[in-house]
Amino acid sequence: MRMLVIIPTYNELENITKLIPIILGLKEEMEVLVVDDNSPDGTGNYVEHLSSENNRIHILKRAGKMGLGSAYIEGFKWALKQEPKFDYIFQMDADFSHEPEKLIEFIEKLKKYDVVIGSRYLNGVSVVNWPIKRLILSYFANWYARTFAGIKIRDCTGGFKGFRRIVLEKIPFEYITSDGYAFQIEMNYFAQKLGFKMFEVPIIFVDRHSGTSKLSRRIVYEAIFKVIFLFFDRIFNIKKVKR
Ligand SMILES: Nc1nc2c(ncn2[C@@H]2O[C@H](COP(=O)(O)OP(=O)(O)OP(=O)(O)O)[C@@H](O)[C@H]2O)c(=O)[nH]1
Ligand SMILES: [Mg+2]
Repeated sequence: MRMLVIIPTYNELENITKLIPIILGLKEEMEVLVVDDNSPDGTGNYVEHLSSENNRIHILKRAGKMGLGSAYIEGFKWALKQEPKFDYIFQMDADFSHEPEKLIEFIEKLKKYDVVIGSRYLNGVSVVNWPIKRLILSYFANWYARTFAGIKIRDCTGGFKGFRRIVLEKIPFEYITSDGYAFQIEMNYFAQKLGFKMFEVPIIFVDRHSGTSKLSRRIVYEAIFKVIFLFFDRIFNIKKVKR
């Protein structure tokens, strides 16, 4: 068994310093890939240094801030190329919004399911420290994606997930272009369209700090348009996929 946790970073030096040892300590089979977009605080160089001393730590350095969606896709593609093959591939944020210990539960569930999703909206709402505006937006975005894209998941915009490698081999990354919340929606949409078995694990999402959300207007528009496109795809099967 070989497992990889992909962590995109932009200025996360302090967080990543603490997070990597926790993840590596969870299980011997666990490895970490940091996808860094040339963080001005030196996150990338620091992880590069760690990776030269520990073969369970990997770094992908990109030239500049190119967005979360493309960072994940580059990470997924990197993971699929490695030998021996990774069986399970996870994604999580660096900022401790996602509790690393939950990965153990994800691993258990991946024995039965193809995709495991950390869900904030399974038993009511489990979000700590979020401004009410952001919560309402996230909740509405999920209702919207479920209704129009037909995604049968309570939390379609979350970024704490695990995949069996087959899922990432089959998802058509050439069709996935979005960066923000819509990236997670698209991934879930195509995983569901391909007929993969998906399971939600309840998580408690804790915000890093108040006020400095990176949520931009562009990311909201992106999600609105993407979901409309997925609505048409659902009806007319525009993007052909097969397993
Ligand atoms: N490589 C890369 N990582 C990014 C980029 N933008 C954000 N990240 C990382 O992606 C993860 C999630 O981003 P966050 O900024 O925490 O997004 P958020 O949780 O919506 O917003 P916050 O309120 O700031 O926590 C973190 O680990 C970030 O460092 C990017 O453009 N490139
Ligand atoms: Mg965050």
